[in-house]
Amino acid sequence: MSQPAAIHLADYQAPAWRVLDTRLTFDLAPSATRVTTVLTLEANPDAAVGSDATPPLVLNGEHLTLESVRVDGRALASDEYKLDETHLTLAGLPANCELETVVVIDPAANTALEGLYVSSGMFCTQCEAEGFRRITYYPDRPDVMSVFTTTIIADKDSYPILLSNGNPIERGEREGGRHFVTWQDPHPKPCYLFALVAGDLVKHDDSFTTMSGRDVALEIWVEPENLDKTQHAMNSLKASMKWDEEVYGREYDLDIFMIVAVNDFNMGAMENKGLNIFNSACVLANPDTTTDAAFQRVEGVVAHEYFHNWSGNRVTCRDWFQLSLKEGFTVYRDQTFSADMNSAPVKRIEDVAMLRTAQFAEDAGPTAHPVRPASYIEISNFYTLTIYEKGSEVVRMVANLLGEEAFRRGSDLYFARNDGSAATIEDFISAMSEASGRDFSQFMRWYSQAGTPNIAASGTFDAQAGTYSLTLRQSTPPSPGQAEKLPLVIPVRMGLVGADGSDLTLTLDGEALGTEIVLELTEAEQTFVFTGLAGDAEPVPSLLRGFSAPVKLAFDYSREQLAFLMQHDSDGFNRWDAGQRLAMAALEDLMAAWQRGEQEAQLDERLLAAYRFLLQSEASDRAVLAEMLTLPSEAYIAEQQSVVDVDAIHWARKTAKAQLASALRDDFVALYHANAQQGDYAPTFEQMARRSLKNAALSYLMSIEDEEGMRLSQAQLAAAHNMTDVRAALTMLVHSSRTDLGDPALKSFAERWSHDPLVMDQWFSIQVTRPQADVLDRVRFLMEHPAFSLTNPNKVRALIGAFAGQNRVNFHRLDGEGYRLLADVVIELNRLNPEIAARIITPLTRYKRFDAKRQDLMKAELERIRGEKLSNNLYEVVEKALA
Ligand code: 0A1
Ligand code: ZN
Repeated sequence: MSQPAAIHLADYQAPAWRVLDTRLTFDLAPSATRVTTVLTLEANPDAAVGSDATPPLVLNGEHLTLESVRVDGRALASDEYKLDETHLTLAGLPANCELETVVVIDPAANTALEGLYVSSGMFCTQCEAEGFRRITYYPDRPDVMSVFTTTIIADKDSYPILLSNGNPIERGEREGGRHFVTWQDPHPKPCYLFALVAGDLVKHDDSFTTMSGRDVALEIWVEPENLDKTQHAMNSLKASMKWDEEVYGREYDLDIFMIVAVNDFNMGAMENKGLNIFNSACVLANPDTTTDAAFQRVEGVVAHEYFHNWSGNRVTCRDWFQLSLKEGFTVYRDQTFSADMNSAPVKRIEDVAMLRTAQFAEDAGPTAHPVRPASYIEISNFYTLTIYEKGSEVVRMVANLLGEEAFRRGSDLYFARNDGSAATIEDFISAMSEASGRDFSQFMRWYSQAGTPNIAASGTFDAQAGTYSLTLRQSTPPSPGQAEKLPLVIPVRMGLVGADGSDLTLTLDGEALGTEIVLELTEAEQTFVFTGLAGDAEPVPSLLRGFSAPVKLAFDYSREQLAFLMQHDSDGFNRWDAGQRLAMAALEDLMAAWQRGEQEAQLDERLLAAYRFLLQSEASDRAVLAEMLTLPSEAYIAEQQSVVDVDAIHWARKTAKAQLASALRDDFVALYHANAQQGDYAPTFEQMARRSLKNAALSYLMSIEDEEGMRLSQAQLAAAHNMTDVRAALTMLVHSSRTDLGDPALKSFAERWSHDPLVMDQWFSIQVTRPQADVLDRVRFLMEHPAFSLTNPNKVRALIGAFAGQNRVNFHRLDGEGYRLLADVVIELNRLNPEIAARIITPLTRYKRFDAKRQDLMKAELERIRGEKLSNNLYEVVEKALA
């Protein structure tokens, strides 16, 4: 077996040929679709060539059956071109010519969901990153940009709706009950932004008037039964269009903007020009079927894809190494949008919690890579938390270093200068640099160094001299292929909190700078001496406010100091973070006790006191309070350990929660009632905050199976007011020891919702995250359920992903059965959908974090997988994991 080769950023070369025009004709049939492609080609004068002859034209193409090739109208014999599994190569072409190819493809057999495939009876496409090569022979790389004209021919009864990018320019009838529509997209684009949809769909219509007064038709296309689930996405779309005009000055540029919901989709959604295609889970929402969290996800994903119209489509990426140029920037844009639409502090807390658990884990694992990787085997393995979320943090640092105005000038310059072209991360940073006069050379290391930097901070207070010296030391651990790391530019936003809880004036080098500043750490170690501090009491440093850099910061706080910051820090994010640090300290006590075999350990009184304070203080921001009442997740606790002790973590968290619940029972009951509003559901953040607070209170009560809590859960489930409350109550009952209550509730839920795949996904997840030991049998049983399917990525995530990722005690069972189950699924998916296989395997690849026994079991499963004939996707991940 030949091993797949790695592709290197350093080898980039400009394309040898340009495509001036692309004309596609699709004659659609599920098992045999004929694609006729006419390309107007020009040898690229900018590309390096050694002689006068034109360079060979090398087109990508996979899983295609070639029927014919013509150059300038002349049919070529099969010895006039070279054809193999992945390429069609033509030599000796005139520098300007027209190439026609005809291929046949089989969309119905396409379970990889890349290229053209069939989902619930409709045709749809996914071309990023390299799916277009499964549609036709083409230079499938983002720096080849062309205008596209697309004609779709299909049976009129089965596929009344035919969509592609741009504007419809012609439609008509064909014989045999077929019809056609021709679409033209005037904006040159790379082929990864191509899209086609054909199906029996209905639309939700609306319109938007842009800032220059143009009317844009907005259409959300869904299967008929989902038409009552499109309003939220439509509202989110209009809000995004407005926000991008106001905040970035970006206006939409076509007469029509379409979204289509599909049930089978590998990712969240795709920003195809003028025709976004969405995983139905990221666009459909209604109160009966959708939780608050999912409503917010819809808002965020709709915004993300819409924002790509500028950051991604108008300005695209030169090559896939630059992926974070569009993704990091666009995530930063959607995060700030969501912060503006909802509670900004809660949005920041959620984003950081995710980064610190999942992205930090990736950055410390075998597939760690820089925000701009230097090489890859399979690009679809690089749609990662590092590219997206860390990439966004890097853009956020740029924005914060520059300030709002200069950042906007930089962004305007970037868009103006690179509009209509394929850019690099240097193009982005140089625009920011020119707009601000700031030098970013050292900052660029954020793009090339993998791993999460550590900052060790320490402080000394000299009451007599009135000084506080803060020393910051940075280091970044080695990562695969990168042993040595250089110091980064790390912005540390901070304040010093005085004994009365207020921020002190910060004076550095004789200059009074206000009460909050950003220290720029650029060397391995730096000391900052704050002077002019009055009084005897040592101030408490509040560091990395708002999480000003994606780093791990250690400071030897006493628990009293943490409790103090939790109450007084003027930065909301750091108040939450101080609470998390205090909870971590208390959890560590419990874990140590458990490891010593002491199961009677008591929770640190100081955490209890902090919770009492939270519950009794007037809640100004309910949404933040709900976050503050949430203990660090098991995944986050695991990230803090050198060797992960799954059972100790589970026991400690459960014990801490139960002790808090017992001690503060009446407060939790009161909190529940104070937030149990009635009235119509609305996905507003005020209402969401009340629901999350109410359900947090309920989950404490249910952790001790309190009678009142049981009663409230059952009543909440029966009231069925909205899915947020239903799901919370059902989860708590199913996760309790009362199977006599949980099982019938699950049964009637399934009876009510068996027709709705997105609700059934939730039904799967609730059951497989049950902490009880018999859950593994349940997982195997549910894999046979008629609503489950291995070819639907949402089902795989809801059942297998939720089990392996969220049910840590049971996935890591010491008999290895959890690992075996995941490996079995990975082996099947390797055949059906390699992209999903390479994602779902992630928990197994992190074996080095666990004890020797578990390591051996996990490694054995990885070896078993390695014994299969692997897709490139899985090959890359498994080889890196076992290296
Ligand atoms: N650009 C899309 C993400 C995406 C990437 C790959 C896909 O299929 C392999 C699908 C979507 C986004 O950032 O939303
Ligand atoms: Zn994106």
